[in-house]
Amino acid sequence: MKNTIKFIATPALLTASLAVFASGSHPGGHAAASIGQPGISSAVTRTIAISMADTMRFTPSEMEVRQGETVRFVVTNTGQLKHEFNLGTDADLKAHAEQMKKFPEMEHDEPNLVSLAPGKTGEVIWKFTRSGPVSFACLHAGHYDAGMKGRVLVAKAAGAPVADVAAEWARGEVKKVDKAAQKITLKHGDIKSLDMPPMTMVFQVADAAMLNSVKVGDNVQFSAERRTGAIVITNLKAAP
Ligand SMILES: [Cu+2]
Repeated sequence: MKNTIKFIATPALLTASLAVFASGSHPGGHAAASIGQPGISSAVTRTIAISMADTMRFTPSEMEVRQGETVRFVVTNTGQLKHEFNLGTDADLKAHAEQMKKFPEMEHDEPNLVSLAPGKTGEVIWKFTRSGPVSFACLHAGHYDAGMKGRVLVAKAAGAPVADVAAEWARGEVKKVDKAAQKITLKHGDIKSLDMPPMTMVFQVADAAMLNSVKVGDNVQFSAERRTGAIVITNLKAAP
C-alpha cells in the first residue's frame, strides 16, 4: 500500500506584495462592513504579535495582510497601564475615543477589540474582507490623542490564477535604464494589476540583473506590484 504524502502549501504570496489600496472612500460608511468581520480560529491564515506600551505605541504599528485573510492578533500589554487594541475606521475610532473621555471607566467587549490589564496577553481574530487600510488604536482616555494608533494595510486578493498570469503582463517601451539605482523608465500601457492607466514612469526593479537584457528602445512585457514607497517590477522580458 502506498503512502500519499501531501504538502499543504502555506499562502506563499503573503509577503510577496504590498498594499494596493481601493480607490473609493466610504465617508460615514459602517465600520463592520468596511473593515471586515470577526474571524474564526480554524480559518486563521496568519498570526501577528503586537505589543502595547506606556509610551503610547503599538509595536509594530503597521503591517500588511491580504484581502480574504483571517488574522489572529496576539496582543500583549507590556506597560503598567491598561491598554486596548481596537480595529476600526478612523472615523469610528475617533468617535469612540471621544466617548472614552466622557466615560473613562467604560469597558467594551466587541469582537474587533481586546482590552488588556498590564502584563496580560489577549487576541482578536479578524477577517479582512476588503482591500485598503484598516486602522487600530487604543481608545483609553488620552491614549489615542497621544498617538497610540496604527494600521493594517490590506492588499487586494491575489488576482488571477497561475494559468492566467500571462494576461496580467503589461507592455512598455524602455525610455531609460539606470543600473546603479536599479531603476527603469517605461512608457507603459495599462497595468491591470495596479489599476494604472498608460503613462511614462520610473520603476524600481526587484533585481538589478533584470536590467542586463534590456536597452533603451526595447519593447518589453512586465509585471509590477506596489511596495512601500515604490512600484517594483517583479518580472521583465522582451515583448514577443
Ligand atoms: Cu493605551
